[in-house]
Amino acid sequence: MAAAGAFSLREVLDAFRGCVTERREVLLEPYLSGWWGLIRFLQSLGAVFGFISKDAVAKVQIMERHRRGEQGQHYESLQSMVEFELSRGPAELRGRPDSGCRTVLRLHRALLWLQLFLEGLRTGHRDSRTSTICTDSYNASLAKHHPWVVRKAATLAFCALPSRDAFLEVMNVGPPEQAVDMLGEAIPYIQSVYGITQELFAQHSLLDLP
Ligand code: 1PZ
Repeated sequence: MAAAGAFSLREVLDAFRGCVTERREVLLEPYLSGWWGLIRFLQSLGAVFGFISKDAVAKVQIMERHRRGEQGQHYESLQSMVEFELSRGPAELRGRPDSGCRTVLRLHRALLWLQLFLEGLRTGHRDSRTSTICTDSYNASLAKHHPWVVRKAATLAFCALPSRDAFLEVMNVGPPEQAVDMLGEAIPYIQSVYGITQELFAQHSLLDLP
């Protein structure tokens, strides 16, 4: 049983629902708040995932610094961010290790992993191994952007994941069947954020920012 007020993955995934406006803009505030929730959830899974959450925290913090900075008004949505950062010239953008675009690109790629992983959990069998679902999703998405050592460390950490039913349980949305329903509702919102971002970045040739 979940303790009252306990952290539930539903709220996190709900944040992604609030990201997309009627004009199909992706708002950064709910985007980053969704990320904070994912990070908290990851941290609750144990210290083995510390190196992963650390990197995610660093990236979300870079984005919050942009939002609080002098040019903060340009960091309202992904669309306004791209327009602003490109206006300073593509060369300038490519040379900045802390640009909003290259930072969001990393989070964006991880969102594809999340989408595949949650879909794998949702459609998996009771006795499916979470670590296998996780590894398959990772290999189909993020792995190709990571050097060998990161792939190795990530794949090792995945072995620490609990069984599928136990994992659905720690999501704290009720019994496994209810968690599966919630995933069915939430995944399309993540897909939509992912799809819009992918299109935006492709349009401006930003999908390979170093
Ligand atoms: C439920 C189990 C959680 C598995 C998480 C799966 C993702 C594995 C990612 C491994 C990342 C390892 C640490 C650092 C990697 C960085 O090198 C890269 C590239 O950034 P750069 O070096 O270019 O600045 N960082 C990333 O790819 C971002 C990774 C974010 C991972 C977020 C995980 C979200 C977890 C949600 C849990 C439901």
